[in-house]
Amino acid sequence: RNGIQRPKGYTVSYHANPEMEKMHFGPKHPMKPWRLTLTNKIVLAYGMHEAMDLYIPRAATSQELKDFHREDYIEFLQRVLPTDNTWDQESGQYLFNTGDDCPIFDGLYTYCSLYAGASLDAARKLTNLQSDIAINWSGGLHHAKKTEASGFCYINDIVLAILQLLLYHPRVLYIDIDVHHGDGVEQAFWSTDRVMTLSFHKYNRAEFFPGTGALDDTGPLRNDSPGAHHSLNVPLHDGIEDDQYIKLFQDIVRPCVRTYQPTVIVLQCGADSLGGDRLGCFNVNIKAHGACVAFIKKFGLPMLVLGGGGYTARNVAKAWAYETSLCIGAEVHPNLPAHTPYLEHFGNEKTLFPKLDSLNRYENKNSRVYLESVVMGIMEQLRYLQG
Ligand code: ZLM
Ligand code: CA
Ligand code: ZN
Repeated sequence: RNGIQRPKGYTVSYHANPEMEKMHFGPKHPMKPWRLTLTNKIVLAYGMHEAMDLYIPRAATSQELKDFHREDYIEFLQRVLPTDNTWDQESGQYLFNTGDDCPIFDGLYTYCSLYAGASLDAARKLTNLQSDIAINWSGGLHHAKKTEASGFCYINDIVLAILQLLLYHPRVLYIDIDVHHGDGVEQAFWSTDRVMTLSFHKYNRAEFFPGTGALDDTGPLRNDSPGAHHSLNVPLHDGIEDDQYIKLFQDIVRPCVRTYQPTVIVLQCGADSLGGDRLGCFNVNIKAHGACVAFIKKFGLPMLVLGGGGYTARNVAKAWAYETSLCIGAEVHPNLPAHTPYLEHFGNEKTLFPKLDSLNRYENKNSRVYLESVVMGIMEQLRYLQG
């Protein structure tokens, strides 16, 4: 069917638990787990499952979640009900930063333990050498902190997966192309040289969430701390275009890999960096977003591929399905298969690569000179790591 074959010489595993997809953050909340259903439908309609090992992952245990998160926070997530009053008189805040961005909804703990379990399973497939590329589109929730929820993220599955990888790998490179800064992952590994974090994001300290990730936030300032210069940030402005994004990504990632020599790469593929995203502000098309995945794959290192943000569901699903095809090295027809379920949901855009509507374009505020200065700033950090 569609001529999709197993990739020769390497194994791809796909970790997806349909239990998660039914969850609701509440009316009008931008995060819609249903986008995962749409993604999986496209993946299956193309026949990509023929080329991968499919797993329905188990939920992470509370013990596993506590490998990063503090016990009282996990117990709160386990016990709290949507009807509970979580307002804390003393601090004048909701408990553990829950609230509008991170609501308490029915099945919250199940949701958290499922996406974390999927990332842990995927990481373990890599460490026990059963997979070369492991994919979990339900993970990539990069804002969660040790003791609090943040930005639609409750459990930091990325940190948990990297901790798993660190049991076997000396150096992990984490790359984050979500339009938001990967602050939770950066913070967790801020003072170690065994993880290099590299986030591309829109940066505006006062106006764009989470407000961190400036070019000169590169790790602890003391040069004798192992983590110094191991957190890299690529702050961008509105409206970056395909060719600029691809060139920037390659010009930065190539020297990072050459200098740091990771033994495994974790790629957070947040799809809110796509043009037309409800929360994003870039002009990146699906092919260019996918070019980042294809570029990482070419290094031939074990790779953990995760989801993240993405708030225009039809685009998220197309991007992640396309990126799944890149992982298995299959060429897919640019038109969605006629038997794709929910095809009507895509309106008159039955192609994997819809053209960004001019109404959805942001004015490009990234000059060539600005982007060159960002690359220079990164190169300057990398020079500290040589020799
Ligand atoms: N208010 N409803 C990206 C996480 C982005 C913080 C401003 C909450 C929203 C947003 C929630 C229905 C990832 C902030 C926002 C309103 C303080 C953010 C609920 C609309 C709604 O209509 C909404 C009642 C909600 C939230 C918009 N929140 C847009 N942007 C960011 C968090 C997560 O993609 O990086 C990874 C998954 N929060 O800007 C406020 C400052 C809370
Ligand atoms: Ca990012
Ligand atoms: Zn995001």
